[in-house]
Amino acid sequence: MTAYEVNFDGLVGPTHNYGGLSMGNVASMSHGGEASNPKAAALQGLQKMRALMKLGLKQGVLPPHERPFVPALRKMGFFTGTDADVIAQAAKTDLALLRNMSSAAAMWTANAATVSPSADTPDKRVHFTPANLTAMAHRSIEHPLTGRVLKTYFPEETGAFAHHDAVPVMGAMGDEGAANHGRMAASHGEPGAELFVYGRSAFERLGGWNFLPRQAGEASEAIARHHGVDDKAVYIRQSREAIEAGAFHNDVVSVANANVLLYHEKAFESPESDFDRIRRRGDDLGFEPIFVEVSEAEVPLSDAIRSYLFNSQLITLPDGRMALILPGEAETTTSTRTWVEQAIAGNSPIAEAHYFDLNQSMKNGGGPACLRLRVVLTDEELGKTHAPALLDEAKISALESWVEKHYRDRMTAADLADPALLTEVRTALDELSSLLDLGPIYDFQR
Ligand code: SUG
Repeated sequence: MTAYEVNFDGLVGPTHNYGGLSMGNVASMSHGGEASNPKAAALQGLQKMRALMKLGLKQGVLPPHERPFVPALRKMGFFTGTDADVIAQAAKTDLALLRNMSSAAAMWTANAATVSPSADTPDKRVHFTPANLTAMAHRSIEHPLTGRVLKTYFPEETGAFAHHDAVPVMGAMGDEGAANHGRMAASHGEPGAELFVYGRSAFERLGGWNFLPRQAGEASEAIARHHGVDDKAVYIRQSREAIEAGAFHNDVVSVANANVLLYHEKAFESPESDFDRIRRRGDDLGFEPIFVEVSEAEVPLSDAIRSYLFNSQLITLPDGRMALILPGEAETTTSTRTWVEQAIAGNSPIAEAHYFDLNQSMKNGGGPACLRLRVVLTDEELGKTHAPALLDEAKISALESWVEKHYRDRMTAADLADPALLTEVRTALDELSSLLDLGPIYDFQR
């Protein structure tokens, strides 16, 4: 069956800032407090979307969330007065809370949801589960809107799509979505092994860890059951060493595409037995996995995490060759640039490399792969998808003009308390919801 991998990139929101909010994400921790440039961040993201379209891929966009998120501040006890009053009270009393509720982190749509293509599911529908993101306060508020948007984009009433609730919040039952989920198959349209990578058990006592893992194995299992893919699932545990070095999501140290898994030597706790299980799934499903290991000697784990080599998008071009979509940091880091050059020159499955300046997002720990949610769709499913969310040149240009018109080019923590910001953001999002034909999707519009 012909199917396409459609990348739905997150449009960077108008409050993009460096809040230093994510423990265990070294980039976020080290850039916290610096001034950001939301306009540049959004334009960098759109440039990547345009480039992927030019390479012949289908490209979609997911909207930013409403931030600062006043409903959450009200729930936290700042409930009197107008929305502007709420922001002013929060800014005076708990600036950290305001920063958390103002983060544009929904831009990293690899954390929006887990998606199982129809080739894998018993009812032949595409299944979606928004990620609960409970590990981080600022991200735990994303899934209600994410769920609404996904239901708008992929309407259940067409019979082609199925939507599930986020995994319930139960202590350490964290789910971080597609950042910890990959798929290996002969091609996008064939049934595949679904790789669910987790960092811990929700019921395990973890003592003495520097940074805690975000994804619970039980959350991954729940999703596999809901999607009906337990017979195709391979559960893989991340290595403690990788998590403690800053691989807060597995897509910081590995990426899969078609039958290829590109990974760092130190990514997984027990790679040999994991790969045996993938091989067995491959035997059942008709593909032969290719494991491309990058050793510690070639690229030290610290370089992998700084440069985000593995947070590249590994894509299949229309002619069947594979390309890596990399952040500029992987070009300026000698070990990763050298590895990529040798991979292309040698007999690896990777034929091309394209580097992009995504520095605004990278400084918060978000590379090319973080910025996109992969949705494999057949022609028929594509026809049932919300068309205004799919990009062409005209739509990208319209989004660029929208960014130019509404975004600031500098944002610090102090700016989040500015009452004018709330009005600016809402004006922008109102216009965007028309551009993407979303209806009154945001809380402030309801
Ligand atoms: O969840 N950063 C995000 C980065 C997400 C990257 N996604 C993937 N690897 N797929 C996170 O840690 C930083 C926000 C701040 O500090 O302002 C942040 O949320």
